[in-house]
Amino acid sequence: MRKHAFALGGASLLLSVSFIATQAQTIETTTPPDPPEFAAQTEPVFVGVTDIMEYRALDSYNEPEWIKTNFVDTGKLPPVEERLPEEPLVFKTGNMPDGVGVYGDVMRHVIGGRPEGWNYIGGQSQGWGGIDIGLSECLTRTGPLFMIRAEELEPMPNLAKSWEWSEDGHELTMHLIEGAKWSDGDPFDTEDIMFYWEDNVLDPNVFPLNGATPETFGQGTKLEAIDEYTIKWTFEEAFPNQYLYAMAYGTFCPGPSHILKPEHPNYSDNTYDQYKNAFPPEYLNIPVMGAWVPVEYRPDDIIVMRRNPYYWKVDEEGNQLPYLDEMHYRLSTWADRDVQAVAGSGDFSNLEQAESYVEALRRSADDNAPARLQFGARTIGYALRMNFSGNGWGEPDAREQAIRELNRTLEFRQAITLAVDRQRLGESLVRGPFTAIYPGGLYAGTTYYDKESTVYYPFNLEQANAMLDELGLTDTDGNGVRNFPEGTAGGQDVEITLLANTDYSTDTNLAEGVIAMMEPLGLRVIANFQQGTARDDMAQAGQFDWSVERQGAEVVSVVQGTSALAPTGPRTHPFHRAGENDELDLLPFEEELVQIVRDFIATSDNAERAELMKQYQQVFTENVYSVGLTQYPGALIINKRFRNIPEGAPIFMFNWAEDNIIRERVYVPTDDQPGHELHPQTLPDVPGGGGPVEG
Ligand code: BQZ
Repeated sequence: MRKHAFALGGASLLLSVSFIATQAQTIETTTPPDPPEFAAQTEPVFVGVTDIMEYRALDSYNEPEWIKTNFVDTGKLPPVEERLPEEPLVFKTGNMPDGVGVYGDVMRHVIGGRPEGWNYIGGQSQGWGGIDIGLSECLTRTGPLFMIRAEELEPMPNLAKSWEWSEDGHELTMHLIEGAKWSDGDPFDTEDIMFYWEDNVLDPNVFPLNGATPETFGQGTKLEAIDEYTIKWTFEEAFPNQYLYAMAYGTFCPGPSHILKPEHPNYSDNTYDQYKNAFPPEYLNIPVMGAWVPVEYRPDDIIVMRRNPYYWKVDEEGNQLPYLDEMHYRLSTWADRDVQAVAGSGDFSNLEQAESYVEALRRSADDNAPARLQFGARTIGYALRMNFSGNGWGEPDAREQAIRELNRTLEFRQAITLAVDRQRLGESLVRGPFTAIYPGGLYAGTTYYDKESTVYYPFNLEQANAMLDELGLTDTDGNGVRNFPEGTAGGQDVEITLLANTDYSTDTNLAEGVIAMMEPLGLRVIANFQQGTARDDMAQAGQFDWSVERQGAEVVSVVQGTSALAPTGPRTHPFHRAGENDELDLLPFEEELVQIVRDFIATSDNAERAELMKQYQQVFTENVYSVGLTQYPGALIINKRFRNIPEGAPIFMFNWAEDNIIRERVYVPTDDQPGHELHPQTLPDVPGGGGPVEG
């Protein structure tokens, strides 16, 4: 058991409270207990990127017969050869578990989000659950990296088919796929890239979905178009390979500039709000680079997508992808997604809410169960995050400001983490070998995790109370809730609002658990539970004291979402963003974390990177940057009729399973196709296309 002596030094705890009498207090910390054994059910077959894909021209190409007959032969569409780039992206048969596929059928997704509209780069959500992943294509791709050998790990080419570094490593020249087209036939080229970069990422009035900011790609980074298909990045660091991950989903997925640009305030009289909302869900057939195009939207019911006739990927026999002609996104709840996938009325789910595990396991254990269920590693986890801004992010009132000052006080955070019984929290979701104690920081079981660098504060309510006493938070009015010291927030009760996402029972269950565990600590924590989009907006705007949140890819893989590991820029971090004058008021340990992350990005030496992540974990957990709660494995639930589902596909690692399983290669044998398509043999309304489908 290691002992950390923390002198309760003079902490300028609150705006008006003077130093606290110094009195050493020894907190016993330890390394976290090992997670209970839970072997992922299947492991990937590890390969290299070139085993999965390449770019090359093939001798001939094919497409579904009905497209040829109804669209090409009638002159409504050019022949498939003219709808493909010179060198399409070719998926190799050797990496397809069930080989070359056949056309037809649909994957029926059920989702808990709701579409705001189609302007992804303007900041609109399409409802998550794979919609945006399916229609956005990005410069690079990382979802399938779970199957790449560790020594060859690097983002896959995608819209960018190749790249090379300059001698000094400060310039990266990228070559786009040539001759690819949007789903309406408009050419894809650097005009789309530069509109995304200059008028959305760099424009401080635009907040692209998934939060790309200039610093996501490094301080001072520049991007320019060299010609129609060539761009050049200029970085301050040398050889920052890291940023190739940020060029994948969801931070570098350009939109159709020929449609969006005319609505942007830089090119119209529109306000930024009008630009963001210029393409509501009712606007069908928005041009995409993805495999499927939205063709039907019924509010609170369904979004239907049909295959993109200009999709720029093929299999080795020249069959234009995707194999599946249609995609459904039933607009329901996330819990219903699990239920429907297990029951067979839906086709896909990321089993991520631990409360559903036992029932899902029971139902899918039956040999006649319609769906397969395969558990992966423990890559789903939650933490209690505190708003660290002391200078105005989210425009706090006096009470909120006083809470932020507490959040910025180490001893306060230590008291909170000591008062959380993680074992009980995990068991409140599901009993069994699933959940593990999560102290915060990087997840156990992932590449850069180091147990010895992880400081764990074991549950100790008595010590937690003693620490709050010594911070001068005492219950002066005897109502069972501690008060701020006189002169701070009027000496009122210490009330803390807790933001959580009502779209997930796991989020609100864990939040309720935290609220209950704060009561014996004399803190009144008040639920501020919001629907997903509203929650996301409030979190982005800094309108929260505390929030219980599912963690992002950065604590799973570290290489994906790296810039979010610390406040490396004014708007890159989930719970500490710039306040007044775009200033970031970082605490000393945060400055350390920022430097560690910057050094990590700047080196490609694996031993150095591992060492830096040990330092990161030590500084993060010792300072309780967030209060880790629980982590557990996710499971992919997929209907048994689908083929080419990669072995060991995790529901969440570099990205979600909707990307990881490479849906454009997934197919259903002709004899197994049950006829679920709603609009068979139709296409999106592309110039000369099939016209909008009947609602
Ligand atoms: C997966 C994912 C695909 C976003 C969203 C949702 C948003 C967050 C997060 C997950 C949903 C599903 O997650 O829960 O299983 O299908 O969509 O995008 O939680 O509210 O903002 O980060 O990915």
